[in-house]
Amino acid sequence: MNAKEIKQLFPILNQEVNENPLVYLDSAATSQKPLKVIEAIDDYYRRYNSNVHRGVHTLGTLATDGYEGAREKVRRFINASSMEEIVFTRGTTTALNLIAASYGRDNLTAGDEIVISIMEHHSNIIPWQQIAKQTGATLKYFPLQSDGTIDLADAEKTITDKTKIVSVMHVSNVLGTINPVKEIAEIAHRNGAIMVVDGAQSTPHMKIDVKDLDCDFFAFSAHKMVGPTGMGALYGKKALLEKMEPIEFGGEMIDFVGLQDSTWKELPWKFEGGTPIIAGAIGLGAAIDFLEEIGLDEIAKHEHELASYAIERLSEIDGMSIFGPKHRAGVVTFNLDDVHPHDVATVLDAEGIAVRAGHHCAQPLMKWLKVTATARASFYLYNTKEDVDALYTGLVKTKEYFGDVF
Ligand code: 7TS
Repeated sequence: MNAKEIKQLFPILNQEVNENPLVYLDSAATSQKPLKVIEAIDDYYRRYNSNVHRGVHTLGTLATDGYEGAREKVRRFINASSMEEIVFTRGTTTALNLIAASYGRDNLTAGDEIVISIMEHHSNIIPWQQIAKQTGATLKYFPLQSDGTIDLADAEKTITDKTKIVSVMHVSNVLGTINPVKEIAEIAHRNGAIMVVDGAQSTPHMKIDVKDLDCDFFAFSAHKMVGPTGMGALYGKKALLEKMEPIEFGGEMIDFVGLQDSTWKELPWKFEGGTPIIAGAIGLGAAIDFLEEIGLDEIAKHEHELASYAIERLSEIDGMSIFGPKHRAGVVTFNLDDVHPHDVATVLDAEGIAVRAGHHCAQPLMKWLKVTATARASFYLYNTKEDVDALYTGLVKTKEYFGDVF
């Protein structure tokens, strides 16, 4: 199936915005949803909406099968060893917070170090800042090379025997950099630290194998991979999850409740307090089916091609600065002369082209890039070369529009 055919499977993409055909180039913020995913969620609510893991009634059994079936799909999708290693969360942010608040709280003391990179999303910075403050640990950063990559020699220097946790994004939501997380995990382990991978921008776009990466934790969000919002997962090695305390307490996650003390269910349910995100899990399962049918290698190849084509076309425009390395995922971040990125995005929006402008939840990276904001086009399996051409034309118009000003 080519990208044009794939686009037809996403109802939202078949519309006009501001009297122009919609060109959606903001999938790094959230992806669109194919009809199959929308229908899977609709089917749950219409046909078998029910709570899970409780009654014996038929709808409850169907809902439980849908929910736990999605867990098995996630396990297979990222090649985890067992379903006990897959904890459903509200998304990447919640998953990273869970690791910091549980593993971090119980394993960090004054003098210990947490190592992350300058390019991280705020979701992979602030939980570590908070737990560092609570435990007296120090938060350290990998430096970046001038093209926005991490040099393994720097990783070797930054990670020491004081390091207890290393947490790095797999793919940058701003630069598109694909980080060598497998190699960094090896350095972390050699120094006695655990490796956390923020997979928010990699899981939708490339084959993930947590065993091959040998990471200890891996987090991602369903909404960036054609699934619903409010849903995500945390992979954790069983031996670590087993020793960790839950951070949310209540229904669903308990085994026995006494007046003064309680015990928890086994993995993974001890981390899933309260009625879980049932429709979200079913939607995520359908999203995985959809992506697997197309093929993750195909998707990755398509996005590399679009990103290269976009860099080539955008570079033709005078005054264009493009950030990030040559080899990258489907994200192209840029600034056009002195036009504010919000103005760029506004002019493009009038043409029906959706891009994101701002700091992209990466303020330390913006500071490193010496900008306050950028514009960003991000591609997915439904984008075509024509979308890139539309972006090019829209940017030429933007330049003409602001030409008199600068
Ligand atoms: N990590 C990375 C690398 C991200 O790109 C994002 C979201 C998150 C974590 C947080 O994911 P959430 O689903 O928990 O919100 N990134 C973006 C973005 O680039 N534009 O909008 C959201």
